[in-house]
Amino acid sequence: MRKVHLFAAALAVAAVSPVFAQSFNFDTDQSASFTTTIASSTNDAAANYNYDYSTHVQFNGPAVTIPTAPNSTGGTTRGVRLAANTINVGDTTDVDAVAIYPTVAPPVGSNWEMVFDTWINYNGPAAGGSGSTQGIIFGAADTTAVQPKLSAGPITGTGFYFSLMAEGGASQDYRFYNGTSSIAASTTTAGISWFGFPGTDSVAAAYNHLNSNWQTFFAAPADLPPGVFETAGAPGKQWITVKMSVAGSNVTIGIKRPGDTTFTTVGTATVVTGAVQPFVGYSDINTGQASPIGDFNDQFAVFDNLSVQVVSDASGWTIYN
Ligand SMILES: [Ca+2]
Ligand SMILES: [Ca+2]
Ligand SMILES: [Ca+2]
Repeated sequence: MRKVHLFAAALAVAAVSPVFAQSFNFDTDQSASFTTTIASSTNDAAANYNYDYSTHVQFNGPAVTIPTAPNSTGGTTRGVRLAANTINVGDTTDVDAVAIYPTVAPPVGSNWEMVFDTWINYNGPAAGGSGSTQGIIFGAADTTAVQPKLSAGPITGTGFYFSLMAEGGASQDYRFYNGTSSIAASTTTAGISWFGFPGTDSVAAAYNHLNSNWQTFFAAPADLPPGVFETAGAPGKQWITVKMSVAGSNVTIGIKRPGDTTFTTVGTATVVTGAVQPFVGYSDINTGQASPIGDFNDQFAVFDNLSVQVVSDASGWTIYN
C-alpha cells in the first residue's frame, strides 16, 4: 500500500514538472542563449535580440502600432526582430533567411513543444505592397548549422519546418518542408494537412490564403482600424501565438488568434525524427527586393515569449519500469 502511494506521488510531480523547459521573453538581450544562422551568401539577413517593437513606424501602408505581446507581462514591448533581404540595398544575389536556435541542452525529447508569440509585419496595405511576400519559418533540425529558407531548393540537413506568409502574397502561403540529409524544399510535400485538407494529396490549394479555411480562420474584421490585422486569410500585422507540438514523428500546429483562449489546430504533419534543434526564423521567398527602399523597414517579424519544453519523456520513466 505504501509503495502505491509513493508511485502516485511521483506521477503527480512528473505531471506538473516538465523534464526540460527553457523560455525567453527578450526583455533583455538574450542573444547569448541562441545560435543565429543566416542563410545568405551576402549576409543579407539579421536578428535584433532586444528590439523595442513599440518604436516601429510603418513606412508604407496604414499606420501600425505593435502592442505588447499576448504572453508578455507588465506591458513590455521588447522581442527579437528578424529581417531578410532588406539589410543590403540592391542585393538580389540569393534567397535570404535567418534562423535562431535556442541553445537547448539537453536535446529535446521525443515529446516536446515550442510556443511563441509572433507579429509578422509587411509593407503596404491589405495584401501587401511591392515585394512584400515574406514569412516566418519554424521547426527543428539536426544541427544549428542548417540554414532553413524558402523557395531555394533542398537544404542540406535533417529536419522539418513550416512557414506562414505575412500577407497571403504567395500561391502557397502555408508551407511544410521535411527531409533526411536534404530537407526537401517542396510546397506540396505529402505528410502535411492544413485543416485536414488535402490529406496525403499534393494539391496545393489548401496552402493558399484564399482557401476558405484560412479565410474563415483569419477573417477580415468588419472595420479596419489602422495598426491592426488587415489581410483576410493571412496572419500578418497582428499578434498570434503558435504552438508546435512534436510527438515522435507527429507534429501538430496550433494557433491562438487575438482574443482566443485556446489553440486551434491548423495543421498536422508527419516529420523525420532526429531533429532536436528547434528554431524560429524569417525568410524571403525570392531574391527580389521591395521598392522603394523605405519599405524595407516594414518587412520583418517579431518573436516574443519563446519557450521550448519537453512535455513528456519516456526516458524519464525508466525508474518506474
Ligand atoms: Ca518581450
Ligand atoms: Ca538579398
Ligand atoms: Ca496567396
